[in-house]
Amino acid sequence: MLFLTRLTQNCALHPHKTAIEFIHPQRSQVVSYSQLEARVQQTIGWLLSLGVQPGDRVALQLPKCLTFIYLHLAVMRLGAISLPLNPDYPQRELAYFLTDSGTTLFLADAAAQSHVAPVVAEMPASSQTIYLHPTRDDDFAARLDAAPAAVLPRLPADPHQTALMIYTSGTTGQPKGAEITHGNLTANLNALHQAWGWREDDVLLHVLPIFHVHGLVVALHGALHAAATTILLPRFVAAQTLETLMQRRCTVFMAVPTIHRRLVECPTAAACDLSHMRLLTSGSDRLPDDLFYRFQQTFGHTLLERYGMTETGMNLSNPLTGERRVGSVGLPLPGVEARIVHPETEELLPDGQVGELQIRGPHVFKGYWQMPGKTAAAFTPDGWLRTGDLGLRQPDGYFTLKGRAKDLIITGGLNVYPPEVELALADHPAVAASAVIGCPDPEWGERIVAVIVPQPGVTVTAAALREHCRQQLANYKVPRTILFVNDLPRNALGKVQKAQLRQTLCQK
Ligand code: MLC
Repeated sequence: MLFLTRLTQNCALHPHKTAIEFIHPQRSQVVSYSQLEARVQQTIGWLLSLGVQPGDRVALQLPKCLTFIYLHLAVMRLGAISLPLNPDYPQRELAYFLTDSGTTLFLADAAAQSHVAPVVAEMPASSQTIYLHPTRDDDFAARLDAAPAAVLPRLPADPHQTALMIYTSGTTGQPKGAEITHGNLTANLNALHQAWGWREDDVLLHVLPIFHVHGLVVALHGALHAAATTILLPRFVAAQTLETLMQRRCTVFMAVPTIHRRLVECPTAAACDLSHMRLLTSGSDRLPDDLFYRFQQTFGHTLLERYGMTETGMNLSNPLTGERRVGSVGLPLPGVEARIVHPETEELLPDGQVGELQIRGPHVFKGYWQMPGKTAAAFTPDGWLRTGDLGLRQPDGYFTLKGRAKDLIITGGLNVYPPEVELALADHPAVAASAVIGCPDPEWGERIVAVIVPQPGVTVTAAALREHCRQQLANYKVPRTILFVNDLPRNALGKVQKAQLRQTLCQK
């Protein structure tokens, strides 16, 4: 049964149960499963009245709120494609996502209208934009009340149809829209349900952004699929998170290492009793060993580390019962095949040897939106996804990651490809050359450092370069440190030797 069908069934079976409780200083709201279904139905009616068709790309650039969730579910129920966007994207990136996806309907935050309007002005006449006031409950409700009711329950039946598109950056070229089908979502949710023992009486505390796979699919869809309750916070704040975990007797929590570190370092951590909890997971970035142990000592819980990516959802996970091995991302989830191959020959490697991790299974995405070449390059001829991550398999089946074949930085659980930042820097007239590297950072995992060779005779400050990047890139991609050098170390082919830069500059 596809995820959305199961969710509709959950709504019928548990009408009075709380599906989502949104906690907000001004507009907290509790939504039962029957209210959720009613709202999604009304939203379908509204989208139909706007002419949304199956296959259309509907971009959602809204803050984390219930309106976002109704829209996201309704778009997918209609057979259209939900395209969640980070509200932090600057105009250049936003323009690319809307144009590349051929967005037919763009639902934007009215509070960001002055920022978004110049981008919208350049969009083709065939695409509509509607500004919503997601912070005013009556705004969306009034639109829904005015819309005709949807005639049919509207449930997608084709597992191969794209439900969700999320953009991922790449080592070269522009970001790519990963097409995730209804079948992909369902396969992954079934696997996680089984592996993590999701239960109807689970209460998930949700603090992550909902425009990424982690917060949207693993956490939110996971809880809805299980008919569990989600307590939704608009953003992560450490003390509030700990207080809410206790006060609402939450049983499940999912986060990235930066968040777990802020929790153990929170002044109220030592006084917290989280003994009622059953599952705390960590992902999107490597969980450092020291944090694994500190978390255990502070809260008496062993974090369950798992491994996934936008293109696949979750692949590997430490077990719910059994050994959660420090430094390991665990075993393949049910229905997932994982192997380690030689990075060049792609021959299977014996246990213990480091090679590229490849993944196969019904949860693996369909391909990159309108990029058949990049899609073909992502897979081996026999259908294994090349993850670009390096790792090894231990003889008892546990996998350990050992770095990346690709030039990638992970900061606070978010992926940043250095060429994107280098391209933005190259646009500045004072920059002759640049190299962007990730340096280890206790809070963020890695910190973005830009090494700049200025144009001869030109002076420029680090602050000016950061401001320039801020105009072109989402905030988390802006280098935190900018260093100036006379020359970059290059090999005989002229390629910048980043390993050498990391070695000499990361300590500074
Ligand atoms: C925020 N900032 C970041 C950042 N997040 N900088 C680098 N990396 C990040 N991840 C910037 C802010 O814009 C701000 O910039 C400054 O850092 C300080 O902000 P803050 O208030 O301390 O940050 P906060 O808003 O609390 O956010 C930190 C965070 C957030 C850790 C809560 O980054 C987060 O929610 N991360 C989770 C990301 C995630 O969901 N990843 C999943 C991807 S899916 P300035 O300039 O204004 O000071 C995936 C697949 C999988 O990877 O397997 O899960």
